[in-house]
Amino acid sequence: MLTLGSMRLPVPAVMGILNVTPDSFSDGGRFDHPDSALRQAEAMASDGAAIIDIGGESTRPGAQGVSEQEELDRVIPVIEAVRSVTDTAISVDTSKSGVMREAVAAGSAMINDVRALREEGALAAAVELQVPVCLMHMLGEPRTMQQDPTYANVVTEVAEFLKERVTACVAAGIAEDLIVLDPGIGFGKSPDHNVELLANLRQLRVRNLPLLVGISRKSILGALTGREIDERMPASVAAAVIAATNGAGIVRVHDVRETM
Ligand code: 9MG
Repeated sequence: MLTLGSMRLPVPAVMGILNVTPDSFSDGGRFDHPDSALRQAEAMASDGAAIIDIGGESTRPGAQGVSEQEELDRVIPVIEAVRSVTDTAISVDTSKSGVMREAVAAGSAMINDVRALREEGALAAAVELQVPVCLMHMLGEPRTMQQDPTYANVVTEVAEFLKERVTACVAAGIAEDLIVLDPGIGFGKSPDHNVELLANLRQLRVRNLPLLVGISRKSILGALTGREIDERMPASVAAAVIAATNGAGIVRVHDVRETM
């Protein structure tokens, strides 16, 4: 059992992805209407997802940002609707403090921040909200992050970044048992960097905090298998199993039933 504040999760826990965006890399536009989002959330919950991660801003390589109002308009009605039909925990995938606050008020139990609470006001919002938070490593910004990412040693550099963010978060007032860490597969990394991180996950553990890995349908799986996005389910399941075997406590996936 994995304990994050008052959340109790099975190990490994499956986090189902619900992108309510018109432009996400894999399912962009499929769930950007509240009715289709709700049906997908219900399916993921009944398939065994421990968490449903709802996001209103695409973070795929090359993506442009959206305004706070646009993100709120996309995610809040969906969080409210999902909250009303299932007890499955909801996480909000955002870097914006205003979205964090409104999402938690609407029923989100967790924050998933690909920018690790580095945006203005985000750390203060997380301290105030006192819900579990996932801190992810990203080199650069989604718009440019895949333009020749370079590391001397990807594993030690990602571990150093995560350690620095844990120190900053704990110093600001976030309890250690609310923190989850994530190497950020595909966020400013080449296929080789991603493979090295996946193979050495345990070296990324800081203060024994749980790890989350998201690799589902990502381009690294295309590079390894030659498959297009809509043919990457088997590789995604295999990669989730490898992540869990190598120490991930939570895997973030599109295909909940198959991963379960
Ligand atoms: C939003 N998002 C897309 N990919 C992700 C990943 O690998 N980890 C986390 N925490 N969030 C992600």
